Amino acid sequence: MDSAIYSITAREILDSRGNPTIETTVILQSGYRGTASAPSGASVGKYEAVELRDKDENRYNGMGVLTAVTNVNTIIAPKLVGLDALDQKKIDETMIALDATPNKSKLGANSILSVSLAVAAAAANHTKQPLYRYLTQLAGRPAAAKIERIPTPLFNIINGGKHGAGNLNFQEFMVIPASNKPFHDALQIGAELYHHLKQILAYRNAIHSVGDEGGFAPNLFTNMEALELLMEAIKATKYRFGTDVFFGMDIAASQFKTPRGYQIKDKPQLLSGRQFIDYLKELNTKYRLLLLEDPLEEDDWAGWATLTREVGRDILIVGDDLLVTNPERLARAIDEKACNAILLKPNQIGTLSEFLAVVALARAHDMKCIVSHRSGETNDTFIADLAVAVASEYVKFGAPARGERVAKYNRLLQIESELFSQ
Ligand code: 2PG
Ligand code: MG
Repeated sequence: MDSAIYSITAREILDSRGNPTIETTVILQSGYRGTASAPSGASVGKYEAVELRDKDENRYNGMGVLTAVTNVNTIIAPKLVGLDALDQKKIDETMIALDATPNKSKLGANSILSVSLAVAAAAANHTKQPLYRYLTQLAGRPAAAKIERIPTPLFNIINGGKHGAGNLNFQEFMVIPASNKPFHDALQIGAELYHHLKQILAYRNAIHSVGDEGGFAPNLFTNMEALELLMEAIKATKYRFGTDVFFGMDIAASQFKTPRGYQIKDKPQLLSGRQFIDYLKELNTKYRLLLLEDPLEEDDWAGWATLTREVGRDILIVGDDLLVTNPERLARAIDEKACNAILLKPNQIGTLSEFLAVVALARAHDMKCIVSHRSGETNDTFIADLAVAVASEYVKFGAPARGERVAKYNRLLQIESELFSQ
């Protein structure tokens, strides 16, 4: 069988933060091959699948992934060699059974994911199709299914929280082009706003650095000030706020919530869950937010349901740390009406098949889908193809700057021109 797996080889490479991560190459009998790497989060949800790190302080401050590499080369590879790369389900099920833990803590979600994605990339090459086309079929759509559009990008151009300089509580301040724009126009809007914002921050002497996702990490007094500066940046362009471009935020609330409540720079006093919801509603009245990700901490199911009930008609309430791309947590969210959109990150669950099953469940319940990068990335562009294949409404790939972010946007440009230029 030509499409059988001939070899699987993993290695340690670096991610965009200069930390090690795993990259795997799968070669088929036919000679076709695929390579994929695992990204890595900084604001990691409590319920995510486990990323295996060596914890050997003598190498990369304990961040090495040689154990994960060995797991691929000596445990996973011998089981998968000879299996048909076109049978993604069987490949993934074999690895899940081999790991046999509920959160992939034995072999590591990073090991398993790099293999899962590399198999799909090899299979796409073997079938001589672009990756997005092959993934469309894996996602259960017909081979000839018409791809309607490229997902709308969410540009995170101010980085706070764990990705910033420790100055802002909220993690991501995003500008979002209107969904009716073709992708190349949306990208232009994001890039132009990014540069205008840079000038505004420089004028105020507020630029500190750029954060992990390529957005600026400025010194500001409040979180609200960040939104004000985004507004200024929009005013400096020809684009109209509320027509051409909108705001969104990843509050990443679990990262700063304490047992006593929510403490943010904008308020002198500690806020209870109810008070924090009211504060977010105030922000929405002022800035007409299109999207709020992780507005409350990851275990406050009742708070999420309240917020979704009160503003879910107007705002996308996005579960990231809440849902961790996990079918059980998504099922609970559907049941309790805890949110109306899902952030989808392959490494939170660990295999492509499970990822696609989560998308299918979200779709069946009218949840809006956002395929997302991690704050630690490589130049791997797999998720760009994946987002097109599952027809997600949005993608979240960071600022329109820095190689590992731009690689994904540029891949979407390629796909757009392949699909839509005459
Ligand atoms: C998030 C992600 C990506 P991290 O919270 O949405 O932006 O951050 O990868 O650090 O978890
Ligand atoms: Mg998030």
